[in-house]
Amino acid sequence: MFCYQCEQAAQGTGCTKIGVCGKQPDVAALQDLLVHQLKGIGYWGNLARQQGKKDAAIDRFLIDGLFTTVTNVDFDPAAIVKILQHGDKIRAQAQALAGAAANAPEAATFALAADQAGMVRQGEAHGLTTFAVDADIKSIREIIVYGLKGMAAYADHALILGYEDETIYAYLHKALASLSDDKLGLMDYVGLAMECGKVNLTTMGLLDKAHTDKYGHPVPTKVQLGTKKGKAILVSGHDLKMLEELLKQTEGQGVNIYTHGEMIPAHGYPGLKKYTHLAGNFGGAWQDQAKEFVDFPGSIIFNTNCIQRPAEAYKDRLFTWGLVQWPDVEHIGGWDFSAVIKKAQELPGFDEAPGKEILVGFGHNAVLGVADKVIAAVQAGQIKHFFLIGGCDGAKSGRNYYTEFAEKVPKDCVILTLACGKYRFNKLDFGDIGGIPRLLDVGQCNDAYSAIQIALALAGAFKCDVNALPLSMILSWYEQKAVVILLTLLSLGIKNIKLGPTLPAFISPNVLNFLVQNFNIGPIGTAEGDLKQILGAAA
Ligand code: SF4
Ligand code: SF3
Repeated sequence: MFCYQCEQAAQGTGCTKIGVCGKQPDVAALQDLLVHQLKGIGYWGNLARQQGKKDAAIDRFLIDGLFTTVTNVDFDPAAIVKILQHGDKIRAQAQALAGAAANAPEAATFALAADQAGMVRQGEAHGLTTFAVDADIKSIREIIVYGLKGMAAYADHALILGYEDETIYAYLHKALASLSDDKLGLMDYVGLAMECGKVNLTTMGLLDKAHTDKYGHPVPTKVQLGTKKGKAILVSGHDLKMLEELLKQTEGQGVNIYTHGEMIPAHGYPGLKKYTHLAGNFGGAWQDQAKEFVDFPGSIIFNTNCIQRPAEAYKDRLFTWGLVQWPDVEHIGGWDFSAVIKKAQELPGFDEAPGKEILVGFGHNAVLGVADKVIAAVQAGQIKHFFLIGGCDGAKSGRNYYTEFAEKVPKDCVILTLACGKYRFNKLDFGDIGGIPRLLDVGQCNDAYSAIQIALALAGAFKCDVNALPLSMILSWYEQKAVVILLTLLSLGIKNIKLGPTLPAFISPNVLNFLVQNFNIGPIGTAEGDLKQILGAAA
């Protein structure tokens, strides 16, 4: 196997024997084959679309297929085999829609093996190390693949709430088709990568609309970190609709629901916080789950990334839902959570133990609702600078940088944060500036959309370019959603981003040079040095 799609790639170059994430070689091969198959479906789908023909089943399969291959989502070979078999039918459907083509690539025509072992062999023959292309082309093609995976995750959450957008599907087909087109050069792919960023802004906007139409705009809300007496279920992932259904099915049953990781912003939505048994938030960052879940006295369910190898101590009370799967962990296929609730009722649950409270719910509507106050504070010199410290968390020790950075941000600066990296500092007290909290939790990673809306509104108010705002972006990446968000920021022309904890292994030196020259993107240094550089330059 060879995989370098996430930040924890072994030795900073790639996982070759087994994934640091726990991905086994057979799963890696099956996922490589799925990506290969998706390129073929995209080829036919794109051709069909050029003739004005499309099919919702084909479009939706692209989303499921891509999201399945995101880091820490699907570790179950049997589940991926089923997806590949379904994909084979979808490919035939797409081919029938497109009609004959003279030079269809192999990805669009191969015959899927009959069994899992055969599929694994096919996947091995289409792994990254088999790509005979120039290093820069390979790099930029992979950037697009990872961008598509991240975008598909957001499109999936929107789709689950009934929201779709034709722009997304058209781009997915075009981009997947481009990946087997050897006539395209580096700059063609750079254009497609920037378009990926733009289309992802549309996707995150669609998800924002889906969330806010359905659950209202998030409002500043205190989240309890302690526990309530009663049975308990922990929900990890990103999907709000799944949480809502579970809240409905547990109402009045003496079972409290706790959020984990990227589910914490759920507490800010009026349509979800109205459930009084949405009791609080449990645990820290996703990479601490194996240690922390042992102490959770109820059932636990994952609705998206990031699942890790479950410890035996809690495996029998762990469930997966949606596209997440782990071998031998009970999977909930639809919307009936009675097995999860039944398990919670058999377990001891929590005693009453109130704890600290932290604030969430600073989406664009809440922040822009007090924009006048914020602008006045900037003009009066009370707020000197804004830092967006956001992105994914991970296990590497270099990630202490983000805690240190947040702690060292001067008292006259405001920190905006989003995604799961905030668990490095969201329980610290930052105080406020004239009633404006110094730490504003904007939400999940997809709520980067909110942060962008806030930045654009501030730029409008100050009549300047976003790059001229007293705003710096200090980002952490781990998986492919972070890749697509980065592409979105670049597609908006946002410069001077600091990225860590390390730069992606899949960026070739020439592609990196391009990014540095055009966007002045750079690696994080030390918290103190970077702060000095940013605030010195801003002074
Ligand atoms: Fe390694 Fe990350 Fe790929 Fe897992 S997803 S195999 S950790 S590079
Ligand atoms: Fe986190 Fe896995 Fe990326 Fe949604 S939950 S941001 S890492």
